[in-house]
Amino acid sequence: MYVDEKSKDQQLSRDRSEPTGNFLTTDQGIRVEHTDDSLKIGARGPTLLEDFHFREKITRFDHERIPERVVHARGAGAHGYFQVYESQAKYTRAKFLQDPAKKTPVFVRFSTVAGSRGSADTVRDVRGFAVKFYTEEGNWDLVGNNIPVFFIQDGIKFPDIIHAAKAEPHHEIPQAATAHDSFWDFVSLVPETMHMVMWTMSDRAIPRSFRMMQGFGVHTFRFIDEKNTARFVKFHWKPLLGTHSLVWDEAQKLSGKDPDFHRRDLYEAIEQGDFPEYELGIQILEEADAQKLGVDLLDATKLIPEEVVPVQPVGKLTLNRNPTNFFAETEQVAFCVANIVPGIDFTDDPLMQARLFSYLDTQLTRLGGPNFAEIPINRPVAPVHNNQQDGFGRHTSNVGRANYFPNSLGGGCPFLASQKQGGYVHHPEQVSGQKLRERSASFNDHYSQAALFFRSLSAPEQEHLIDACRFELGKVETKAIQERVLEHFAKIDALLVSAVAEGLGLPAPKATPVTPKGPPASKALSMEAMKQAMPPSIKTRKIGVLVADGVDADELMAVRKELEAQGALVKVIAKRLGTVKAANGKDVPVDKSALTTDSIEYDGVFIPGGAASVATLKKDGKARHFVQEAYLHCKTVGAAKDAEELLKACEIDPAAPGIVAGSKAGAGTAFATAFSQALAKHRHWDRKDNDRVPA
Ligand code: HDD
Repeated sequence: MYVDEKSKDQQLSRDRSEPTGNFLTTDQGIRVEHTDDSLKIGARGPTLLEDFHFREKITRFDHERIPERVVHARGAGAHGYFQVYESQAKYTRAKFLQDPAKKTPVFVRFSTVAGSRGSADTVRDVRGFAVKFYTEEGNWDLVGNNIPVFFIQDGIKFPDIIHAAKAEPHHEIPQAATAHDSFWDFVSLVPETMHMVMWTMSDRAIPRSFRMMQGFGVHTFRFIDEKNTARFVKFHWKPLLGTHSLVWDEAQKLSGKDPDFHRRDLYEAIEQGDFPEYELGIQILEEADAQKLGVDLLDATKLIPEEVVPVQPVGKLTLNRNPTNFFAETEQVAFCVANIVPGIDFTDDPLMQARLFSYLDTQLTRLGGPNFAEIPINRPVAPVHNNQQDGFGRHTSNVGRANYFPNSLGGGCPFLASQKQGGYVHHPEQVSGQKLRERSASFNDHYSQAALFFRSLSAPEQEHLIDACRFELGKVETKAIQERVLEHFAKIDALLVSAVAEGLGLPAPKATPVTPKGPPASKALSMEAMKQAMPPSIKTRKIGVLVADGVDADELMAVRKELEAQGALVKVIAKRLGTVKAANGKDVPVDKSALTTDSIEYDGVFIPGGAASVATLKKDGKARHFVQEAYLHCKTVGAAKDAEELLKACEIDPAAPGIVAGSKAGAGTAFATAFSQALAKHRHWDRKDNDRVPA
């Protein structure tokens, strides 16, 4: 069958209801003449039960809510397509991975894990990265996270880790945070969590944007080629904009000032044509080589360092369309790890095996029964014919009397497909053993890769991780839990344990750090190292420009032009909306009033010259706070020559890293170039004195 980028949208369009140019009707299609008053006996009399419009309207409202996802309740989705760079026939027979001309439609949902549907986007948490590929051979769901490993090794412990991480049951506090006793109690008792704890305490857990985070399939899967040869495969998504994070103070403030920060960022980027792109990469391992790795591929708490097995680029995911309705698409989308297509297969990873059951099961409650695959967003574009039937909310209507297999009354239809005809054939893996509840000894090393991760981070990243542990454990009320966690940290790294212990005011246990077996460090684990390896770019970065009456409009325009030419987004901020009067008498349009925006929403700040404008900003506490906060968060601050006065008022040294001061950088294009180069560094962690600046 023919599938292209538009196939899913065309299918969805059949179910879209377009209000423009249409009458208001009831669910039965009866046109409504009046919807503001219920049907009564006399204008002041009782409402009549007969009022079908009133009853229907209220009933439908009463039943609008469905249960939120038990985990990953908060999320945002987008449509797009996936395209391979070249045929992957050497590894897999999956049809959508064969032809570089083919665009396979996808729906992606990003999410946080612990918080409820209404929680804030920027909390410290793992992010979900779930992709539904609507392939010509059926749906394949790659339900991953932005962290390549998981907390636990066997899915039977999933309810335990999730109960411990979510709000505590007696008072349902705290919301969307692991900074509480029960989470740390659990991890202190389950050392297999340590590797992922390192990741969640790192800057990975506070991404700048869904557009700027990696994704991972986490488990080891199998690719099966045309000759039925199986190879192990791990999936990676790499954002083309690079992997970037917020800082913790910023993330916390955003939770209040703009709880929809990530959702808004994704939506707006797509609306303005800045389509998020991610490269799919694979790590391929021959089955015969798996033993030599030193880690068990079935253990989801371990990764394969890219230095050991390189990531091969395979294709690109582009997100180019927002959902038309959040509930219909983003809320009702049902990802199932068990949705798989020929050419891809599972492994015996006990975490994955549990997931193969859980995802379908959970939809039965969340989406009200077994017919959720017929909800438009979940429907494959591949044809569906089988003898499954009935149940709540059945949409399609099977034709004929033969609803069983085999049959002769229906001419034997629907009939079976051989492997050649695209029938799914499970990989005939050889397995034998005793039936027992046991963990393989090969899963035992819980500290090596935690240490590998910590040691691979740059000094500022390590510092952030330590601060995060101090914050989270500092909120733990039970001293014994803090002490138990420190015992684990002592096995990971000496700096880690001493610095966290110091922050908690506890004696550090003697450090006995493990020696990682593989490479001593892996560049791919550090966001800073990855940043260095990428060409500098300020694409889609947001710059706030502070202005008041008397601003130098020419300078503003020159810098704006240069930044926009490089793909940055520039917003002019003044005390009030409307316009400000520039020094040359022209009106400069204002994009945002200072009342409604803050530095935490921007990646950098620019203060153009103009003596009167700078004098006004200097006196304005909110403007000073804007600059100081950006400085504190290690963002680039550009101050044209006149505007250096404002830096002084903010107690900021114009020679500090990432401060582009006009008297040094020059004016016009020279300034704009210096400013954009500083912006392309994203953060200036080497600001030693930023604690001194108030914000
Ligand atoms: Fe899960 C949702 C990712 C382990 C059970 N999971 C869910 C979502 C993502 C992940 C991204 C949200 C999908 C969406 O946007 O709708 N989960 C993971 C990853 C895991 C993982 C990467 C480890 C490698 N999950 C995991 C285990 C279990 C579950 C071990 C159960 C045994 N996950 C669920 C669930 C959810 C879910 C309860 C809640 C909503 C849903 O499935 O559709 O079934």
